[in-house]
Amino acid sequence: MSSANIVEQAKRTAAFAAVDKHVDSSVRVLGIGSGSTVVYAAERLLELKNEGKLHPDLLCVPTSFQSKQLIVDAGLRAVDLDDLPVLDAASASFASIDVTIDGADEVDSELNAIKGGGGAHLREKLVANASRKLVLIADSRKDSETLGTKWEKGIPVEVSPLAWRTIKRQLERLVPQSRAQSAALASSAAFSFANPKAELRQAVRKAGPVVTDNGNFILDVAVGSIYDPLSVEQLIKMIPGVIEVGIFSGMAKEAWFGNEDGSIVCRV
Ligand code: ABF
Repeated sequence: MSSANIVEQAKRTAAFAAVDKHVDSSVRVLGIGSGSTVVYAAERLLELKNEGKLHPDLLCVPTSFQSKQLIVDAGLRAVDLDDLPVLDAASASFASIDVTIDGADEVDSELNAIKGGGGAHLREKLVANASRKLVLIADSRKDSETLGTKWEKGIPVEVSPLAWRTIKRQLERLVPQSRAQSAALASSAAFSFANPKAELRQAVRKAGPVVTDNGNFILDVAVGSIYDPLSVEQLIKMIPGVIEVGIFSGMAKEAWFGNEDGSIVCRV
């Protein structure tokens, strides 16, 4: 098998295992992420549907245009987050989605993640936030001790086109804030680069900026190793014009990684 096929097989193994563990006929509302690994999750959902193992009225919440297509192609019903019926108005939780299965660009040992390589992280975070459980699926190249050490393209930051140059300059002047400032934990910095570099994401052959499903631009911000994901997420989110940051701190409950030898690692 070619190395590309081995990686695809690893993604598929992780996706199938996660779906088999978390999706059965008791799941009423399911969030569907974006990216190439999620394609295999949709493949497994179609099999389960054909076997009659899904809830007959299952509603699926998409995180992107691609994700909506996957849901529709699997013969499932797509519903936007805010169009979900309120099934349990008395619940103390605002979460309306039972479980969401999504991909990631890098996941650290505490299940913090970088997402947004596909540019869909705004909707991915909205859906993750409304989910009782976020389950990540990936091949083992994404399994990391420290964020920023494997995904080197930088943190995807969705920004308003109205001020992207100003936001870029501000991001490039972020200082590696001490963890102590936010968490009183340690004296080491939240990230490693003294001068982060923010690049406007361009379409192929520099045909202009990538425009997200929401009409915004993306800046990829290289900050080096991210030692304190929550502080970095908060720091960037504070900048006016930042719509969403592709750091998902403390959101995932579980991550499945497919290895090239066919085995799977599940981190909780
Ligand atoms: C989405 O798709 C994104 O958050 C992430 O950028 C990407 C992962 O894609 P793939 O599964 O193709 O590696 O989940």
